Amino acid sequence: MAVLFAALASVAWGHEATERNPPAVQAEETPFGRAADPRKAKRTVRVEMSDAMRFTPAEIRVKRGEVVRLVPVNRGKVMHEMVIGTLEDLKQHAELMRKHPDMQHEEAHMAHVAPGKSGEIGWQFTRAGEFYFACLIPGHFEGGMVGRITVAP
Ligand SMILES: [Cu+2]
Repeated sequence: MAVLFAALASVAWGHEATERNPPAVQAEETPFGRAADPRKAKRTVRVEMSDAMRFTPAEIRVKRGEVVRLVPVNRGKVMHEMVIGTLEDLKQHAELMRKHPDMQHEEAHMAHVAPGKSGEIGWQFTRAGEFYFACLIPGHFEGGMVGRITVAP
């Protein structure tokens, strides 16, 4: 009986939690913020990516708590990607990509964009500080394909 009660209680609790927190809001907190519904963003920032291994703009300023819709646009002829994170995370990830060039990765804080296409990342910057965005395709980060996001407190 106690087991059944516990099971029922967990069902009730689970249901209540789901109603209060739809899945889109239950994003994992990272040192650089969390995934957010891009439709909730008050601001869209378009960032162009070129085969000269540059992001334009390469500097983005946001306020802490702000939800931003980042739209990386690939103006080049090769694949590019926008991955946001701390500089340390990005360096480690770039190292991993060098070792495993065929590595498939797809997470909320990144967008892979084919030539001529655009992507979308909805992100809430929950901590003040300096964060970065980079293209981690082997050779691109090393070629200078990195930009900075400054989150004001
Ligand atoms: Cu690139």
